Amino acid sequence: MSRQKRGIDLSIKPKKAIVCGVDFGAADDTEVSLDELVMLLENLNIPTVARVTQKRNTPDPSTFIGSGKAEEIKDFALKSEATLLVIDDFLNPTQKSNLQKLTAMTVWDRSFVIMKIFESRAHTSEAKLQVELAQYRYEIPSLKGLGHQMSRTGGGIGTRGPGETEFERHRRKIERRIKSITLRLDEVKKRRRDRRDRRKKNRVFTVALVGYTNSGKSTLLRSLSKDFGILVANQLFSTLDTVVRKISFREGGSFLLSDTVGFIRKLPPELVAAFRATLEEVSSANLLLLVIDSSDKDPIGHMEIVLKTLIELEAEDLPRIVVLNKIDKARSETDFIAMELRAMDEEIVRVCALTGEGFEELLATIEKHTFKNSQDKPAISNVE
Ligand SMILES: Nc1nc2c(ncn2[C@@H]2O[C@H](COP(=O)(O)OP(=O)(O)O)[C@@H](O)[C@H]2O)c(=O)[nH]1
Ligand SMILES: [Mg+2]
Repeated sequence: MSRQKRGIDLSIKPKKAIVCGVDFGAADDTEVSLDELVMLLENLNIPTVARVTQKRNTPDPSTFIGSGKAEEIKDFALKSEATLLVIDDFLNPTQKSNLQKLTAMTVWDRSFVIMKIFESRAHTSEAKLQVELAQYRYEIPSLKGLGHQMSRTGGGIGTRGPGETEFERHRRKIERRIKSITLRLDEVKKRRRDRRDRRKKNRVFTVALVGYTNSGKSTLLRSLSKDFGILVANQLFSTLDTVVRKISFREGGSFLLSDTVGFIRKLPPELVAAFRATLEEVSSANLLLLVIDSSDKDPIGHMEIVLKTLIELEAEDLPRIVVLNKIDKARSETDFIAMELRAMDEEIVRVCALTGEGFEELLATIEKHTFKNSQDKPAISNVE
């Protein structure tokens, strides 16, 4: 292991992957989730050579998927020269290491894939710190497991193993680093909180974009603010930082619109926790714009996942407008989606973030909310 970085061995460059999803009979669609995992891997330039699904009532405690299935995968991997197995769920360290032994492949879980993408997209020091924190938190349980395993076998790995104490030292080093990152992020949190307090004092109306990754949040901010420097990309999680712009209403008055990291199925809890500082921008907003890609296969499914994440952020009760985006790609489907959303009691506006179609209605709807919010309060002014 020549180039070790935070416990991730970079000397092993997986080339081809086999993905595997387990259908536990829950409402979540295994195939849709697997499609997404394949796309996540594409974002890391890793091609998928096979998809495997399995039906089970509960995960196998020691291997997650059944051991028979693991054997099958091993055989296929030999034929197809796949070296990486990605399980579309959360694996505990024992399951991961058992699966590695059974299949003789490198084994990742969905969380690890998402974290790798976040790592490649983090550019600012705040985003980098948050990703680093999430990775350490993810790594800690497996280190504990390793230490435990080694103390039981009484030896190290290989001929001259590092021994338990070295793992202990490594673990303590990580814990110290976690503490120092947490302190630095606490400062960021405080700065953000102070800024939000100032806005509140100045009665600035704040609106936050939320939604599934790739739904068009950044495009919407870019078009509304006419700031074409804002990054828009057809890739997952291109935005990991909060970008805030002031948007003016035609007849006067304005609001602040913020864009931040998008959501996805099974977003690793370590990432949600580490990105608290960024995501507080969402829970402190006066209004949410919940952006939906109406050309997606399963827009309502996405909506439900976004709502679940909002509950985690304690932002589910904030006033919101559902913005049905990309109507240029899904004219006929939007009527049906709109009907379903109205049945869910949602307020809807349809837009095309690329061309600006529907923006007048969107701005009018946001303005209506600012009036509601400012009843008995002085007019909104002094946007910072
Ligand atoms: N056809 C079409 N594409 C869009 C629209 N809005 C965004 N996109 C595309 O969707 C992709 C993701 O957009 P982005 O704003 O980065 O999504 P985000 O992850 O939610 O911030 C980009 O390729 C955009 O050009 C739209 O209204 N119509
Ligand atoms: Mg974005």
